[in-house]
Amino acid sequence: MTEKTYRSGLVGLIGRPNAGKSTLLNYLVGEKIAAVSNKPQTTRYKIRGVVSRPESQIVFIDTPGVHKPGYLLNRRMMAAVEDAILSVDVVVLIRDATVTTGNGDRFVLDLVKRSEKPAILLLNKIDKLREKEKLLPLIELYRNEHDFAAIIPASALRGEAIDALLTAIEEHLPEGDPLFGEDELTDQPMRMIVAEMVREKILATTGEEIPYVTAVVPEKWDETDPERTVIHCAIFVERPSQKGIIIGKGGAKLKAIGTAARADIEILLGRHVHLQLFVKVVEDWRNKDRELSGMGISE
Ligand SMILES: Nc1nc2c(ncn2[C@@H]2O[C@H](COP(=O)(O)OP(=O)(O)OP(=O)(O)O)[C@@H](O)[C@H]2O)c(=O)[nH]1
Ligand SMILES: [Mg+2]
Repeated sequence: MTEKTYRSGLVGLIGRPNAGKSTLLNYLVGEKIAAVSNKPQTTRYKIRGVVSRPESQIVFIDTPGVHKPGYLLNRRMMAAVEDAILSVDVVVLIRDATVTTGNGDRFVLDLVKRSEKPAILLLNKIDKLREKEKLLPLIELYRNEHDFAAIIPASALRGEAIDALLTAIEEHLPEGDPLFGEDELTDQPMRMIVAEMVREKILATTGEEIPYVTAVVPEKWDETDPERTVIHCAIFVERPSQKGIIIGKGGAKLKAIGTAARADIEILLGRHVHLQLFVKVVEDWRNKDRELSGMGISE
């Protein structure tokens, strides 16, 4: 009797901002560990999610959407993407199939080509496509540009064709033992996930300008009370006017952000949470090495 070989490895989720990388990661691990929003540049860190299957273990790395870096913050985000590409066994290029091809797409494709790693193209958001024929020219375009191991139209939101993705990935993983325990979903520190959940709510409740000037840093995590975990988070902004926007009239907005984030965090931790949010003004934090390092966004 021949035993089937067990495979394991790292897979990078690469794509433009808003393509659906974090949505896919959450779907894959079956829990919300990555922030998702309809605003670009939601993800700031590399987040790893583990999928254990009967014959393989796939460790996915969600990365920030590829964009032109202006601030030091953005340069570090892009360094995280390049770093991820170097470390993985397989690259999944996630492309929003409902938007037209632009320079950003070419740039991402070049990154994938240069990596010389087996690459799978996931054409995402097909649930939003009324005319499925629209996919054909897109498939043709990418097929002519690169020898993809597979091209898969899918919906990360609905979980459509994700099995096909996992099967295609499995074929290109090296033989090896599992890298994580079977019930482990992520090796991400819980504090960072919590910070991302809070930032997700800020993105969901404020206008276009605010998302980019905020960062969330957990400053206190206390589990001495058996009934509930006490968490304090600082929300960094760059100007007093932005602080006002986040706090809202009579503190209403900050309260709404806290309530929504707490609900997610309680599901994640499986216990009651007391979440306290503070807003701090630090001018130009996006260009300050010390502030970024304190947020865990290091070189
Ligand atoms: N209709 C539809 N919407 C999707 C799908 N996948 C993701 N979205 C939506 O697209 C938006 C962006 O999703 P994210 O998962 O945050 O995208 P991302 O690629 O992680 O973005 P960045 O972190 O900014 O790089 C959100 O509003 C998602 O709900 C999909 O398959 N179908
Ligand atoms: Mg993301």
